[in-house]
Amino acid sequence: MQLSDTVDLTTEGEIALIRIDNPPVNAAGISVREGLAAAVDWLAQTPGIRAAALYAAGRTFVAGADIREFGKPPQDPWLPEVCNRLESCPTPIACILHGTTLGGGLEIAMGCHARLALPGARVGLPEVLLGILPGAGGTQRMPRLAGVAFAVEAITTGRQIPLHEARAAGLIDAEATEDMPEAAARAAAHAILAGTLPTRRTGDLSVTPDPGALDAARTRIRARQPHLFSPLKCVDAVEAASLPLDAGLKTERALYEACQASPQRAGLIHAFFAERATAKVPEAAATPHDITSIGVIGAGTMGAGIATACLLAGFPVLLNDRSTEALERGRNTIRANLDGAVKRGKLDNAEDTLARLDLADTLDAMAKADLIIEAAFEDMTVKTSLFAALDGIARPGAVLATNTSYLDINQIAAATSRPEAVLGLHFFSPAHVMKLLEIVVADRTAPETAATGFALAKRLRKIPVRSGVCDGFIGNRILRSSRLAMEYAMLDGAPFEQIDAAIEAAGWAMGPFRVSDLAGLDIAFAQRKRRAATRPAAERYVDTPDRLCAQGFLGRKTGAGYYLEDGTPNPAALAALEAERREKGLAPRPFTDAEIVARYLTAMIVEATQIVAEGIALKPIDVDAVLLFGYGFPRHLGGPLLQADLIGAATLVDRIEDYAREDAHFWQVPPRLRDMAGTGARFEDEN
Ligand code: 3H9
Repeated sequence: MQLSDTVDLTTEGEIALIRIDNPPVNAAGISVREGLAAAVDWLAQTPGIRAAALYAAGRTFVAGADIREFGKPPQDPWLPEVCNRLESCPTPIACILHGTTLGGGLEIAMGCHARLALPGARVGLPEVLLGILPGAGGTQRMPRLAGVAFAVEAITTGRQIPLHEARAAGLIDAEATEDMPEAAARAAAHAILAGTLPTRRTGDLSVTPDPGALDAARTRIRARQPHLFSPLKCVDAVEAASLPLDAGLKTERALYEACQASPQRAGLIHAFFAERATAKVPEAAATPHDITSIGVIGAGTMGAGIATACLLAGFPVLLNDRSTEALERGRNTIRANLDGAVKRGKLDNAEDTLARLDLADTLDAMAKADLIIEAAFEDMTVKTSLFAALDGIARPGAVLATNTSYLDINQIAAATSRPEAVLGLHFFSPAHVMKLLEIVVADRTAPETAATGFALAKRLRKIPVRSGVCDGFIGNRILRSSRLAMEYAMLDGAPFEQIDAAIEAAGWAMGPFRVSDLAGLDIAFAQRKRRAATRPAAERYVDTPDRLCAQGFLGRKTGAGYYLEDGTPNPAALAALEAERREKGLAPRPFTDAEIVARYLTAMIVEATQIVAEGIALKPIDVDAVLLFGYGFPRHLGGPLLQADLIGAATLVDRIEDYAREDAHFWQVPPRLRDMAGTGARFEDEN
């Protein structure tokens, strides 16, 4: 019998089998909740049925509450009520877990009276990663089954727990021997009837308080995640598990609602969807080229990192550079990268992987490759002559990619007779670690070529973001603008170490001056020199970084930049700044940390808005993904354009106009933002 759109129930003699079928991941949306509540009602009214089992169709048991319902008006029955009703059902219900039973899914399972899992099953309560806590009894029932210490660790990390560990902890009662959930459900219900599968109500179990485990969790969270809201609330909720169930559930509810109301919840859930939204591009409909071998040109850090990423994904790689010394250095870098992957548990055997690497000191060897990724020196003449040569070498149908960070890919493509086969694949350093891959689609790039980029990203397990051609594409263009805003703040009086500290306290992994030191001050210097001829007269120019470069302070690569090796400000940087202020007649003024962060974020929002308005990014969430997965933007803030929605376009317009009083060239209100302030439109509506 069909109990709702997604839940049905069948009877076989004295047993009932309840099935959830809500693809793709059986999320516990309203129709699943209605169906489960109806199943419990039906069981309670049907005395002839003496045992039941709950299972799910498809690739996994329930992977959580339906995240898309968050932030919308709640619809009865709520998941906590459904779990309570399952638990108090007079008919014993076994739950069959397969795939990844997460969040609300595990809470449903813990509301049942026995849990069996198919081989390979994993469980977890990952709500903390979305800025909330398990709000359907998870914080109360997990400590009852597995103890406080286990529960507080699992709930505050949100990690996925493999079957053997879940079983040892007491979350799973037995491993099912059947292959399919339905067969396992049938067998479990019969085992209940036969008395061979014991059942009990989780809520009836008692909890031994463990204040030491709770204190340790709080100390760890305060040290490692000081700006996050929900992890400490998770600990408070687990602490309440020592109370009677009803009281504990009440505490859990209040804490859950506080998390739901927090802007961090909006940010983290936006980040979850951003990770999945970026591959949805028009070119996804095109057929990608088959890629069986990859050529990488340039054996420097970037080329070696790209080669490592491709080797790790199982491709044979041909690495090209001009000298055997450069190639040997490249091979050594790759070997070190692979050794690192072995140490991190990402790879079993470095030697086998390295065996798929070939070295070639002539470009002709690239004739064999299906995809050629150029990671040579960042110079237009170098790149155009390389692509002109490749045009004569690469086989017909090969895809030609450049890893340029800034240069005009239309110009690079024009150096070949096949611009339709050319695209940008902008990797981030270290290329075998960083998740982001900007896929730059030039004016004449064919959809199949772009689709090949997206297919490659999938193989490399990277997050692909489509970008149009402009100086710096999405990420570096925003980086430049936000760094400039901070250089102006520095020149006007904010010490660079205050700027870095304020931005890091807001959740960024590194402030902009520390990032400059890490990347090398020469990179932005080269970019400034390239732009010098076209720089508008009205643009303010901060020359402290140029003075540092002139003195050989390029950042970490030379030992010092803004900071010395020990992390203290470099006296030469302070002197350069003093000199610049003196020469320009500037009297430094104080900045609050809040103003620094507001300016940093606003500069990002302004540039991001333009990038969307110009069509360089196809949708706002793509820009957020670039910042989140390539530039250390704090996940709980969700990205600049989610922040724009949360702050509100009208407030932003006022803020930019206020800043514009001191620099009307840099701080200009993007027309799109002004329109949004008038209409109340949000970026979220365009995703
Ligand atoms: C919760 O349970 C709160 C409760 O404690 C309290 C309530 C009161 N909802 O990742 P994939 C979509 S909070 C809605 O590509 P995979 C996803 O967007 C929840 N949609 O597949 C994608 O859609 P599309 C706690 C969801 O095989 C499609 O499913 N649970 C949900 O690589 C496929 O997803 C979690 O946090 C959802 N809950 O990975 C688990 N989950 O195709 C979150 C997925 O349109 N989910 N979708 O892009 C995951 O970690 C992974 O999706 C999972 C599968 C491991 C399950």
